Amino acid sequence: MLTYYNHLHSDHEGKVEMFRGALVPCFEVPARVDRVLAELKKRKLGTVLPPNPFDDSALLGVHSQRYLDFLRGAWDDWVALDPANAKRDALPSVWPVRTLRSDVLPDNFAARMGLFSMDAGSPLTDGTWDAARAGADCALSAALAVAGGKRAAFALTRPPGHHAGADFFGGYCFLNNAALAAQALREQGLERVAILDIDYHHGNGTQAIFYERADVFYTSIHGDPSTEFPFYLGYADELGAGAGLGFNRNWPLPRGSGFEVWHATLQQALQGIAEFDAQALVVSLGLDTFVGDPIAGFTLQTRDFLQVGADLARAGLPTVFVFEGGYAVADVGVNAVNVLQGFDQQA
Ligand code: OKS
Ligand code: ZN
Repeated sequence: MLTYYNHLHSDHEGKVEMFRGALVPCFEVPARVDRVLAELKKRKLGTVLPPNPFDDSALLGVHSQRYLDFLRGAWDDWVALDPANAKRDALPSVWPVRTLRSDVLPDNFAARMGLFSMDAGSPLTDGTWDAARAGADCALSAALAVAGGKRAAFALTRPPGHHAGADFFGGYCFLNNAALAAQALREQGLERVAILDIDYHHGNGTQAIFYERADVFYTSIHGDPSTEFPFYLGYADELGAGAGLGFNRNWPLPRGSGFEVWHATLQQALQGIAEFDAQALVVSLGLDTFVGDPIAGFTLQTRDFLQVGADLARAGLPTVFVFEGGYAVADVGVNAVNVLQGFDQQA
């Protein structure tokens, strides 16, 4: 498995996130990616490369200019408020909900944080931009490798991406790596690209980015948003809109679901991808469906992830894997690499 590793991922290291009314240590930690890299090397599962550099303009197919400008400068703006801020993460605390304006761009930093975010669980730190930006390069590099004829490639990066929208961060995500990979595949001439999101959480950002497009089909298996983050998107009746009607398909499952029901649902999601006649596949590879995950609620076992990889391979499509969630740090490396090895071993 050709892997593009984000060598700057650890520059993003949040200290605390808001959880049930308290500031608690971040679940989304650098050790997650370190574990996956160590397991890849241990099993000698192919080459590990640094990403190729891309211009910021490569992000504009997915993200808005004003969001990118905000994100690039946000840490410096935060520290400029008060030099003591350099020792603390920046978290939003106010949001433009219904009836408030999101077309105006306030000067106030807290107001801009809220305008460009969806929750208080995603600390912005010194290094967030550099880490997210290099992660985008990994996703774009993996997409170009696959467009150029590789059977598959893996973007090994954090922070994750699938909650990030065209102009907001949240759910630990800042730049939408999977969306960037899908858009890059389209720009390389692949006519129909499918995104399969198997993270425990619905990828609201990815869905929204492609919701009105017929050329990128988004399908996701995830915890029922009625009880699980991101709560406000990911329901079964979201089928796309306008030209994109029919090109979005969600598979919410109740918290507590196990591999039997999850695996049967995967076959349905893959059938949708086959009916769409996709020419390439992007997999949002979250491992937080694992039974031991501290913030999720499915019960997949380590061995199940080998089966998942084999099932994905049987779709028979050039495939870009993008690392997303998975917070059982001691197990996330083995679980992620099981998917990749299961894929590689399936002819
Ligand atoms: C806000 C964040 C809580 C859950 C974030 C989920 C992150 C994730 N308190 N997404 O796939 O793994
Ligand atoms: Zn997740």
